[in-house]
Amino acid sequence: MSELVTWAKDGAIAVITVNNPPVNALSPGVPEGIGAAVAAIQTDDEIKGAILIGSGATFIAGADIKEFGKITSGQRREGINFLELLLAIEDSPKPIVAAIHGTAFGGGLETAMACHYRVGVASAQVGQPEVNLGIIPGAAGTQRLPRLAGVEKAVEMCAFGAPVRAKDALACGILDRIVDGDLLEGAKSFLREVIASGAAAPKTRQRNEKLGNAETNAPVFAAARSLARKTKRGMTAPLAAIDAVEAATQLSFDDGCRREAEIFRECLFSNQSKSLIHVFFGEREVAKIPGITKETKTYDIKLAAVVGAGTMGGGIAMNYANAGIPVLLKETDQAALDRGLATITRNYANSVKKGRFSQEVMNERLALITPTLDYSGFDNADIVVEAVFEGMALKKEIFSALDRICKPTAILASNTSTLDIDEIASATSRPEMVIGHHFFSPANVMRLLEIVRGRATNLEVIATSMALARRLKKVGVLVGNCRGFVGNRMVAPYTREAQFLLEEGAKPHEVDAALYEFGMAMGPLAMGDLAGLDVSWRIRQEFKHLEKPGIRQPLVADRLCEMGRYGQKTGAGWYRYDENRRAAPDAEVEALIEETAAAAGIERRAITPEEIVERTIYALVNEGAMILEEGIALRAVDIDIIYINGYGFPAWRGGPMWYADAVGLQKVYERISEFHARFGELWTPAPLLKQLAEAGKTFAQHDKER
Ligand code: 3H9
Repeated sequence: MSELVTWAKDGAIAVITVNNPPVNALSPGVPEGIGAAVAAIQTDDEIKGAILIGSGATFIAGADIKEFGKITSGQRREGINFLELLLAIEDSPKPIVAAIHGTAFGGGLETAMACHYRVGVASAQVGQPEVNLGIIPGAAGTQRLPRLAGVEKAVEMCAFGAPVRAKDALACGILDRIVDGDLLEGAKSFLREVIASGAAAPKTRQRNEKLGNAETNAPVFAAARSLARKTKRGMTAPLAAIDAVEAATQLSFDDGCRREAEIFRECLFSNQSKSLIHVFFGEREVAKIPGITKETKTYDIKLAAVVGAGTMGGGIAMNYANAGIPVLLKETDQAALDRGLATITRNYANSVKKGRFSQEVMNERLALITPTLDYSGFDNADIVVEAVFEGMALKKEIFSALDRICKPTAILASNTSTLDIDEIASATSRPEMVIGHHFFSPANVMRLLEIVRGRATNLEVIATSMALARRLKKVGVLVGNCRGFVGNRMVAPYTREAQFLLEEGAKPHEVDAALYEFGMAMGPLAMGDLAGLDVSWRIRQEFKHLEKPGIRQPLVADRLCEMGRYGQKTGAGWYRYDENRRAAPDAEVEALIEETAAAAGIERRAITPEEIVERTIYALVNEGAMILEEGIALRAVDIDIIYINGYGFPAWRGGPMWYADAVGLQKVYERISEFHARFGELWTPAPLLKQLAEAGKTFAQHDKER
């Protein structure tokens, strides 16, 4: 038997243990090992039942995702056939109990559902998260789950992929018992009761009583489809998963499994699945930093402090409080501090109203935030995050004060979104302790944290920041120091092109609609209105001296700001907003654009959605390629993860660099060269893009070869 799966006898009970760290995935050898163990226990008369358990941190967390790429690339010829193994488990005349801790996800839950019973510890979670990888459950999950948990729960789990806690899993019939104390002992005593009862081992596939009927099921499927179209916009897998669960209610178990297999295969070979698998591994890859190992020392973060209680500062303080880390929140005057705290309290109260957590949790979190008008307590802080507005002089003044007040081991972080970290660090006597922690608005919601390494930042500060990101439930991505770092440096040409397109003839809502259709969470102009047009106006002023004469600049945004149209917060920006912040096109803006374009001698023409997408997305890609070549991003995948988690780029397209690979770098390069010929210097193709395109390579290959 494989070492990946072992079994041992304890009297009448066999314990089958999966031992495939780190997450006991069903890699080659694991299903075979379980199958062999199930067969072996049948031949030993003394054994009356078995327990299937995972060693280490978890039960089986699913199929081995690395195998999917091997199948779709043709490297592995046969598919993955778990169905027969699961039938063998289910057909065992001796009862088998799945004992669950950690996560029983995907193929792990499918294996557990083929067992006759399931017990778990209170902290265990179960789920069918396959849709997050662009696929559907492929080992009868869509067929067994509705039989165990009912159609509505199965649709919810298979189509939306969220994990379910043990308590809920017990309530809906997935678990049979929650075990207090030692899992294995609890599972054994459960199994002993089963054996003593003499009951025949129940087969999930034969339990049809929860499958409902066409009349009761129709509204469930209709509601799920409508929700999937809304909340999983552009994704095919959620709708495919609903189809597969619906098949369970209309076909026999065997035919339902065949239908599931067809849908699974279609999804697995789709570009969406390849992209989402790239994102899954990418989110883990970004945590790998050359020079940082498990041995790298990290600083203990027990107390944090935030300077500035505005939108960003308040959101950052909430992140710390949410992670259970006490945080000081400093403002310069009482009114601003009160406003900041009121916003935090309102945000928390909204979460309580929506049922995300209880009033008690809200009170605990609020109690972790200590408002202050001076630097008292900062001498004890392990990290300080400065989050005041984007002005170098002010930031340097603050860092110089922090340098005087904070202990030598305190990390001094700036939330700047564009400014030079080295210059900020130069205001201190310890540039090695200075780093950028660029949060994204709203900071308590967006998952991205750009971690900006200065020239002198030491590895321990970087390692601590990466670990801290995880603690704050963020995806931390390390980037180099340049104007705008990765995200905002790339967004500059993206929004620039969006504005040029307006001057050349497109309407704001046409630009936004084309990019929304592409899958962006919102169009670039709506994004500007949400973030506040005054923010980029202030940044443009800060960098005005760097603008090259003779290079085309967008003309309208400054004029909007001069008119006091800062976006949503002033009720008007690129659009006009009603009291519910609903946007409507504004004839005044359209007239302003036309008038400005005419004055500048820009010829107006009809612009297609395709051109809008190419001009804006290829602008991202070209800048991304330069960033990669300069080493500002470690890998192309880092850029993808930044854009998905910070800028609403659709994960199912894998990020801008992966998307460019999918289009074909030759094609992207040719189009950029055309834009270069037509629009000039701003479209100079990135040398790396040219090089990869000419060599017939991809950014993904470039990542592997580095
Ligand atoms: C499926 O089951 C399809 C079925 O229907 C059958 C079809 C026929 N495979 O996340 P972590 C690696 S689809 C391969 O940092 P955590 C991961 O890359 C699958 N590798 O740990 C990382 O590697 P590295 C359905 C996997 O404690 C390391 O393990 N299941 C897999 O924060 C640690 O991962 C899922 O979608 C895998 N399945 O979180 C579950 N899972 O150290 C996906 C992890 O080299 N996994 N790795 O970077 C997860 O959600 C989280 O990993 C989990 C642990 C919650 C389990």
